[in-house]
Amino acid sequence: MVVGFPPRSVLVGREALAAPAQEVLRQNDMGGWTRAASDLYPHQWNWDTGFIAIGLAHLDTRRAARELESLFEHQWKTGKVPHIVFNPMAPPESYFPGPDHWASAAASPDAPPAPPYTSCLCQPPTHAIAAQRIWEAASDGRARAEATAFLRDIYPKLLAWHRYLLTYRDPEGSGLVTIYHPWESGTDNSPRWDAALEAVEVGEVPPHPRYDLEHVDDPSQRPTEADYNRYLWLVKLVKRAACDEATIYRSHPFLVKDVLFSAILVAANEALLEISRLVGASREDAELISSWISRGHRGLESRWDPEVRLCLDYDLRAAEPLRSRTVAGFAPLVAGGLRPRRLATLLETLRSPSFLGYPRLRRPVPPSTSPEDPGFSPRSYWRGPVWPVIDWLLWWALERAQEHRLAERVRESSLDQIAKGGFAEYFEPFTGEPLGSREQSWTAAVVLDWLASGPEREMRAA
Ligand code: 9WN
Repeated sequence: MVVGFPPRSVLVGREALAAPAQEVLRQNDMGGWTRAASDLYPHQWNWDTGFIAIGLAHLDTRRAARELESLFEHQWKTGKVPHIVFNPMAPPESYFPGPDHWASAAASPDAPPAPPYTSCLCQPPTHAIAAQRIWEAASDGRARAEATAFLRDIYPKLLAWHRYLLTYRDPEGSGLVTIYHPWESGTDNSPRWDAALEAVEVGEVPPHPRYDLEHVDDPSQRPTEADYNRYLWLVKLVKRAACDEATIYRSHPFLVKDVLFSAILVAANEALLEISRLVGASREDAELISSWISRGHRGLESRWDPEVRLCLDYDLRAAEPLRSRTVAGFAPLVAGGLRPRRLATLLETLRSPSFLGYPRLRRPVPPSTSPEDPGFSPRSYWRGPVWPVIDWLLWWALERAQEHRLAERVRESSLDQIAKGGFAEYFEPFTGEPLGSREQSWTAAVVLDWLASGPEREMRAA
């Protein structure tokens, strides 16, 4: 059902957010895993799971651990963690492309047993970050012992996942992850991918349903039909290559080094390094993970653009950078460990009229695409709207960079936006209107983490 603006539950203040956030997660709990949203996304998504586990950690660390475990039960033999694990109970007409569309991927010798079917793409690795936060949240004796046992169990799986990204997705040893599809970035129709997608010659794509449009107020909030034709064509090519990485690398028309994905991997490797210490892993492991971290920093540094003062993605096929100004450009901030000058420049860009200082913004929270970018569109998905989950990533990065005042402004403003508009997937940056799915799990999850992390520890008010 589509809900208009203002939302059905008018939330009066931040302190009123804890209970409804818990309720969103409870409603979307499918028993050991959480669907991404109640209507638009009835399956388990890869990077959503990491964020959801971070929120759940404040309610029940054992349940939070289960969220990650359930996703990793569907890890591929290569170490890849699939971008979607399909819910066998979801009606066939609830999401497209659904399990039938991906069933042929299960024929790959690397695929996990099916059903449930999985997509053969992946998404940014938020999971080690979540695993570390679950351990930190498990403060009393018994919970801590359980969380340590959980870390022991998940550590080799996380290591295999990161190794997959550092090998199959970076055969050049560049420190940057190659994506095969905009869905892998998690920022699907961002202008980041326009130039690379334009160069893809789209072949025949059979007519297909758009169930997604039934769950939003107007189609402008979702990718266009032309976007979907490209997405489905790329899926067809990946399936035609039998999901074989070497074949894809040789033949695929969309091969892009994604800086935000790569930065999340650096931050996840920092978490993995700490986990390796907590579980008493070998010194070789620690050295390997440390080398991945250094390689990631070098890779991001190589993509720094002094003119736009952001980090830029790189199109391997065209051998040139992709020049859009989007939040992904703050990737080095997300990766952390910045030299003071680079940090200062990134913060200047963040505060400038290109992002937080844009005069028409309803609140000082970053639009997904700079309003000064030609690809900007305020209602269209990743082309302009504000995404709470991205606000969380930037807030977390700012906290780690000791930029507490700016971090707090982002946290406060984002909570305020959600208090007024509900647990939407994304928001119009000039009006604060909630857009996309309502009752989005990761929005509720980051709210719980923010309430537990703010100076006044607002969770206590719940
Ligand atoms: C395709 C689930 C996912 C998020 C992505 C977001 C959106 C799917 C879609 O929803 O993507 O993967 O159908 O639009 O872009 O980041 O993981 O919340």
